Amino acid sequence: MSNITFTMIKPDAVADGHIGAILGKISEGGFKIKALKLTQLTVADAKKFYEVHAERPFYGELVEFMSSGPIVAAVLEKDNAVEDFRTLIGSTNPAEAAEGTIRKMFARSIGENAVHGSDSDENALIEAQFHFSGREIF
Ligand code: RTP
Ligand code: MG
Repeated sequence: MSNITFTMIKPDAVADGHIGAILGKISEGGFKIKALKLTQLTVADAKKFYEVHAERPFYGELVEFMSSGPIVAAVLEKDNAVEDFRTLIGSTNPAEAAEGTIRKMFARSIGENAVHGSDSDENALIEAQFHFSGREIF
């Protein structure tokens, strides 16, 4: 499954009205949408999703932010999806993100940074299955 990645449009970008523009950038970037929904993480969901960051100083803030409002979850398909999607979204900190990247255009800050992108093929599959049932992935 090296051709899929998982993304979330985070609560900041949903609240700021950027769903349409971000989906447009994703589509223009050559990604095909395999699954898509508007949903909201509970605190427990966010804790579980970001478990790998549990020891990091920003974990509490991250969990609170990610469960603070609706998100858009999606599974995307493209050759080299994980790496190419991380290029399209740009650096974690929007101040360091390249011009034209989704984070440069739409993120508020390093914490409230508009979008998530999986960091490996293995995690893309785990994250897709965390959010979607088999019947929801096309
Ligand atoms: P993501 O997982 O959301 O695609 O982002 P990433 O790989 O670029 O960054 P990662 O290191 O995995 O961090 C996950 C998310 O935690 C928040 N964060 N806040 N305040 C901070 O210094 C800080 N550092 C990271 C961001 O929301 C980041 O996307
Ligand atoms: Mg990450």
